[in-house]
Amino acid sequence: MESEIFEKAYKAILEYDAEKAESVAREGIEAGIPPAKILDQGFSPAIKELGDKFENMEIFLPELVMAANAMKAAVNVLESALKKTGETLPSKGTVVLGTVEGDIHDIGKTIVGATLSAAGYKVHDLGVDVPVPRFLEAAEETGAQVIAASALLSTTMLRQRDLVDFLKNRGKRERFIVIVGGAPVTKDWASQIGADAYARDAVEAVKVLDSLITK
Ligand code: B1M
Repeated sequence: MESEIFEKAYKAILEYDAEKAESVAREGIEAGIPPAKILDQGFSPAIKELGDKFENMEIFLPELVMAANAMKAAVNVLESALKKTGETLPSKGTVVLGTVEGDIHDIGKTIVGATLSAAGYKVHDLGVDVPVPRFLEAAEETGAQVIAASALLSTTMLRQRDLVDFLKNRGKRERFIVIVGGAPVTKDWASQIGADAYARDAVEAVKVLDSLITK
């Protein structure tokens, strides 16, 4: 049953079919499959495969946009299911999350936000293309302990470094835990720029923050 759902999810993205992606996501939830598993084993491998095809010029931007729209339709369904899990938990802390300036990739960031919510964090999602000062402003407005910055492009990763430098220059660096992630981001990059943490995926983001918050 599970593998059937994963296969359908995978196909829905490869066929750029948003309606099908949404209905498979619902079917998966109704079948009791954890939303994170539906994403990791069904939807994500397909969008990554299409990313490779795009890089090899086997498909072009319009197809990638259609695939992303299908992926987003599924993520919307899974996001609400994930968030519901966290609604009854006592809050572990507040996180301000966004995709950095110049970058409009939001699928992974949204999954990270929903997974953190499911784990009991209060998440303020600033969306995409977020200028560095906005992260600090929002963190101060909401009393956040954590600033989480996603970047999907090797060019926009540099904004993560700018964020850490900006906090330092404002004398605010020690007030926040800074976590970075996104496909081109590595643990080495995180330590090179002086971030507190790096997570490879949404599940790791929860683990890493749990351990830092309890410290
Ligand atoms: Co874009 N794109 N894209 N794209 N796109 C990539 C990233 C690329 C690798 C594709 C490729 O060429 N193989 C490439 C970047 C190359 C590079 O710089 N290294 C690329 C490019 C070049 C571009 C454009 C420049 C293309 C163009 O216009 N010519 C353009 C840039 C636009 C911009 O941002 N200014 C562009 C546009 C787009 C679309 C609009 C078509 C669409 C985005 C739609 C959207 O997000 N609303 C899109 C997509 C879909 C992709 C790929 C195919 C898939 C990204 C995705 O959603 N993955 C991507 C290829 C790839 O990544 N292999 C690609 C699924 C998602 C679940 O995974 O986002 O990695 P991911 O998130 C994971 C982890 O990374 C991690 O957890 C998530 C869940 O497990 N994570 C964090 C993410 N953020 C985190 C934060 C954390 C911790 C963990 O803490 C804060």
